[in-house]
Order: sequence, then structure tokens, then C-alpha cells
Amino acid sequence: MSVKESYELAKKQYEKWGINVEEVLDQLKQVPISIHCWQGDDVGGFEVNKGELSGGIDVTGNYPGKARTPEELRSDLEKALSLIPGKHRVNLHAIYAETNGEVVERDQLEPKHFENWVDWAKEHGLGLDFNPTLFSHDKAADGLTLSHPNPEIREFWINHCIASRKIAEYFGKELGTPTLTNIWIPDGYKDVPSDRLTPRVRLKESLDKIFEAKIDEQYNIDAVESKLFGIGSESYVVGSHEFYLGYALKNNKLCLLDTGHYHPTEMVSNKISSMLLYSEKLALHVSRPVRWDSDHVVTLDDELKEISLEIVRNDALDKVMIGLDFFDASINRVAAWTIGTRNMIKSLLNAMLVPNEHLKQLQEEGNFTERLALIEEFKTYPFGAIWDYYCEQMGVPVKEAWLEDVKKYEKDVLSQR
Ligand code: RNT
Ligand code: ZN
Repeated sequence: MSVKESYELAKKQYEKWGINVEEVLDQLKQVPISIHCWQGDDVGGFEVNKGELSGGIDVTGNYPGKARTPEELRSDLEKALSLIPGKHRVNLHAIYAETNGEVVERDQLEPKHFENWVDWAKEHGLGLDFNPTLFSHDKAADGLTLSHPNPEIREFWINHCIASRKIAEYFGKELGTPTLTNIWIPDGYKDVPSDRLTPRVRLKESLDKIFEAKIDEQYNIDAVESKLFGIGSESYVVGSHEFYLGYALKNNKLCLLDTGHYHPTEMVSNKISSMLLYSEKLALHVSRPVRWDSDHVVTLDDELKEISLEIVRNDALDKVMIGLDFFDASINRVAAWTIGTRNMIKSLLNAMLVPNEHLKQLQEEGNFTERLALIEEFKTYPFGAIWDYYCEQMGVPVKEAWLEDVKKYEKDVLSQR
């Protein structure tokens, strides 16, 4: 049976429930996923005086073929993008600047250091998102940046964040789609603090200074990302969830929720509806924590499906900015992007192919038997046939066929590095 024939049969089953599959696929096409560039080189970046990865995050594995130059990284991204249905975005970090062999301090970065990325994004019809990099640097060696007791260190990072927002503004202007600039800092303490407040007061002041710099919101949207703990900041993180939730609401910034940044049984899916009641928009770093914030490649697991259900059934596709954040160096990195991003899109499709209105109604009526029965039955509806057809329509490989492309790319390109 052809992909199309399977699709037609599957479609009928969804239509019985009033789901317009063609409309669903049209809608799915419009949803951009922000693909993080840092999966391609283990969060390395291209700084001339590049040091070790720090900030309490870690990449394990030694799979050959990691991108060593901006050209290699872009080529790898292009390969992955050719295997992922839809038009998406690429998420950059400040350490991916191109400075022509010149040492440029992070507080001195300018739009011109990202011209190649912008040209490339234009060529491929991609939006760009951005992050200042407040780790892997001498001035972050104490594990403190924007909350550091030393005002000079704080100043340096404040200026880096302002420079980053200007770069993002330039992206947004050039590409005609606003850039999300996300601030994440590693600040925290390994051991029990004797003062939790003072670093938070300083972080708040630093953020105020960063956002004082006027940047056109038409081109740049600011987000702040909280965290629960990091390696070396197990006992205390300055930028906790409550810290940023309060800051974002009061200052009209976006909260960015990373799915690896909460207690193991605390689910981001359960936060979306609450947060959207008080904030117009929300950003996500979809990741997969395995026992800790391990940043494994996103799989089509229950939590991913639940996140997408929350976005879809609350009509929040244009309110939740979906970005990915994982880094696995133990497998082919192009495959990692492809698997994770395809899964993100699959989960959205899955959520769109559920009779959400009917299920809401059942709950309102107190009919929990039918609610549970239908939720469970829909798990084995022929969603795969719709996904395959979508891939075919979008001109990307169907099912696992993409793996052949990756293998060939590994043989021809990655293994030659
Ligand atoms: C770290 C945060 C942060 C980073 C990236 C590289 O725990 O999740 O988002 O992963 O900025
Ligand atoms: Zn993150």
C-alpha cells in the first residue's frame, strides 16, 4: 500500500471524529521549531581563545565528525533541515560569532560578526534566535556572572547581554521575523548558601540594566530561563523558577521553561496553562532529562506528547515559542537533530489528531470513564500514516529512510573531518 493509500484510510478514521486532517497538516506547516545550533559541536562555538565548556552543563560522548568551523556547522544544519518537514528557525549562541581570527571580547560583539549567519538564514528562509553566552569564559570561572559580587564582572556580562540584544535586533530586522533572545546564566552555589537574597538582588539589578537598553520589540523579544540546579551549583541557583517568573511578569518579559530544569516529577506540561493565563507568551527549551538535567535527545515520550497537547488544545501555537535544547555527543549529531526535531513535530501532529474539544466536553460533564477510554484508544489510532504522508508532501524522507541520508553524509563528509 502506498503512503497515500494508508493516509486516505487513516484520514477516514479521524474524520469520523470531526478532525479535518488536511487543515491539521496546513496548520502544522506553520509551526516553526527553533533548532539549537549547539547540538552540532557540543556547545563549543568558534571563539579564537575558546576554553572548556563550563557553567555546570556537560556534553558526554566522542562520536566522530563534530563541526569545527561555521561552514561545517551550517552544512550539518542544512543536512538535518533537509530531513525535517517544515520551515524552521536556528538558535545561535554568542560564541558562534565569526571574528576572522581576531579576538573579540564578548562585550564587544557586533552584528557584523554574525553577517554570515544572517546571509545563510536568508538563503534558506530561516528565522534566527539568539542567546548571550555567560559560560565557558574566564569571567564566569567562579560560577557567577550577572550576580557576581564584583561590579566589574557584572558590568562585563551586562554589556555582553546588551550587545547580544542588539545583535538579535539586527537578525529580526534583516530576516523579517522577531528574534527570541534568551538569557540563561549558570550562577549558583555548590553548597548551602548563607545568603540567598543578596545574589538575587544583584541579578535583578543586572537584568534591569540589560533591559534598560532600548531595543525594538518588533525585532527582538527577550526571555529569561530559570534552572533548579547545575553541576557545581547543586544547592542554590540564583535564577530560580520563582525568581524569573516574578521578574518576567513584572517586567513584561517571557519566561523560558526548559523541560530539564525542574524536579524530576514536576512537569512543564502542567505549567503552560497557568503561565499563559498571566503572560501572553511563553518560550520552551524542549529537552529530555534522564535522572538529571542531562539534555538527552528528545524522544516521543509521554511528557513531550503532553506538552504538545497543552499547546494545541489551549490554542496556544502562536503563544508558545518552541525551541529545542539537547546535546548528545555519543551519537551522530546530524541524526540527533533530526530525531529530536522530527519528534517535536510528530508530537504536535499527534496532539492535533485528538478530538480535543470532545474530550474537554466529557470532562465538563464529569464523564471520566469515557475521557480515559478515548484518550487511551487514540494512542493507537493510525497517526503514523498521517505523519508519513506529511513527510512525503513536504519533500522529506518517509519513516526511517532519512537514516540512509545521514549514513551517506557521515561517510562522505563527517568521517573525513
Ligand atoms: C543550561 C540551559 C541553557 C543551555 C544553552 C546552551 O542548563 O538549558 O539553555 O543549555 O544555553
Ligand atoms: Zn535550556
